[in-house]
Amino acid sequence: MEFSSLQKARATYQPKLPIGLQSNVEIKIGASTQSVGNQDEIRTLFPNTYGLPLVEFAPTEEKKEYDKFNVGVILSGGQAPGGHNVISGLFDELKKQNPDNKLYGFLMGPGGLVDHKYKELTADIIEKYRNTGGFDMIGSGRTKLETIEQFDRGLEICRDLGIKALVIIGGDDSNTNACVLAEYYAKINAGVAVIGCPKTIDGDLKNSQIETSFGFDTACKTYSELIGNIQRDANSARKYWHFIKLMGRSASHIALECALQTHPNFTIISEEVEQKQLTLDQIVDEIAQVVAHRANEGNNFGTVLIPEGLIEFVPTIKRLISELNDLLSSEKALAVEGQTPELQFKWVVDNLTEENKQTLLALPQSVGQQLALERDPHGNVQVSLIETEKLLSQMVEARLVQLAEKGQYKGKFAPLHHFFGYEGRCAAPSNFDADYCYALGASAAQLVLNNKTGYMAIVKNTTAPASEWHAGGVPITMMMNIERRNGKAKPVIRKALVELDGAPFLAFAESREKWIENDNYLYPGPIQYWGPTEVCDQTTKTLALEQK
Ligand code: FBP
Repeated sequence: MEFSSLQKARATYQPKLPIGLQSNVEIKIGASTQSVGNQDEIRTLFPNTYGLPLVEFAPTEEKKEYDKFNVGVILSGGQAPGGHNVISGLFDELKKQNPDNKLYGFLMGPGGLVDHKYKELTADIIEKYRNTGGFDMIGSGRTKLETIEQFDRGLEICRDLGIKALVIIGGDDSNTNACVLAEYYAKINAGVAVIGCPKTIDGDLKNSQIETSFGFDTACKTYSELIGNIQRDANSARKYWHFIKLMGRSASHIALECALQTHPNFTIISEEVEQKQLTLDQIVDEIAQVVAHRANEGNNFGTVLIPEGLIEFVPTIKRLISELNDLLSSEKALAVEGQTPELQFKWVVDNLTEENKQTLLALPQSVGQQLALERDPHGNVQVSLIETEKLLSQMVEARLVQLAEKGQYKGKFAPLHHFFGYEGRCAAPSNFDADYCYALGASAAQLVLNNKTGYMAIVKNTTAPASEWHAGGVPITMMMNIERRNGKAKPVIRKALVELDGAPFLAFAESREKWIENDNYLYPGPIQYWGPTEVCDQTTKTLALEQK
């Protein structure tokens, strides 16, 4: 394995730990909890892991002796900067408490547990990955852990390796499954605990206990650097409109954060589209008005930020997706399984209600096909595959032609398209993510050593210096409610969308008019690892505004 100069220098960075995890740790048991919704149903579904108390780690003089522990770790879902530091924090804390403790990494995601593919993570391996981006130490995958057969297969390998706890690093869906697994192992007295860890660049795994998911900070800073560079280019050449789609699944947290960091001319927030019940035509009209306004000032250039989940929030399309979800997970869909895409698409069209059929057929064919046929293993529409940036710019162009005919637009419209997602998911973690992830890993180890199960590792007070952060654990059931997924009511962790009365959106709404005009762009530049703290250790604007 070769290392760049930055990697070599970065490998020596020692992530900072909260005071509660710096030496001997005492576990403080807090108040018992209840789920955020559907309490009776969640209690019935999770009799062994419901209502557990919050826990926090505090420093103590006393050195506690722990039993020997072998632990398995799994990276689940999309990459997020800092995953390797979660594993390093977990490894270091386990070894600190007992050098005989062993850590096994299951390979390529939850599938590694089911297929018994693993490797022991030794000090030599860990050293190579400290403070690096990516999940390549053990790989990641999207296999959904949901059947008893999978759980039992997992148990077999845990027994073979003497594993007493699994740490599952994932987003809301993966942590929901971790909770189901924890409950099952508790029910059958398997002797294997399950602990989750909040990962996702999307920023949608947050609530009263989780301030932010790891990776959001680095990913947003990376995209904002790129958007800033594009804006400087646009402002220099003055000839292109840049339509920039940003990852983030359903939630617009990434688009909102990047807007706060870079001040683009126009930003769409999906949650606002839904609240105002905007149609695609109305969104296009708003963008076209901004393009025309800027053209009148002689500025035939600009930037538009588009959240990747937009299409799901346009009310007519939302109704279509909801019917598609039910239709595609129904038994009758089995009849066309394995058929050609053309036949499957025809079957879908024939089985939709009239309104949704019209909505589907009015979309460009490629977009319609993606909505109707392609799902990820959790049953989600694969929004990252839908080229909304092109769809919108084409529609804006057509609208500008109409405005020109009415004498309301005189300009030149040359759009360019970008999709930022994969560019940021494996970036080297910012100081924030490096520290946050290392602390999450150490917290997960403490939860394991203290025989907790069905918990997620958490770190709070994250806008303060790292030594003042509070580490602990939250029962996963506390974050759950019942939602409709794949046509069925299921217990799931409630996803956090952008709150339109929240401080980040309000700060954006207050300034966006101003950003339509020229010369308000911000150019954040690349993530800095060494230098003044106001440059290197700032959290996201979202977190700063939310925790203000
Ligand atoms: P997670 O929810 O697994 O963290 O996904 C993050 C994400 O980057 C989304 O923003 C994006 O929609 C999706 O992964 C893309 O998935 P894939 O990596 O399978 O293309």
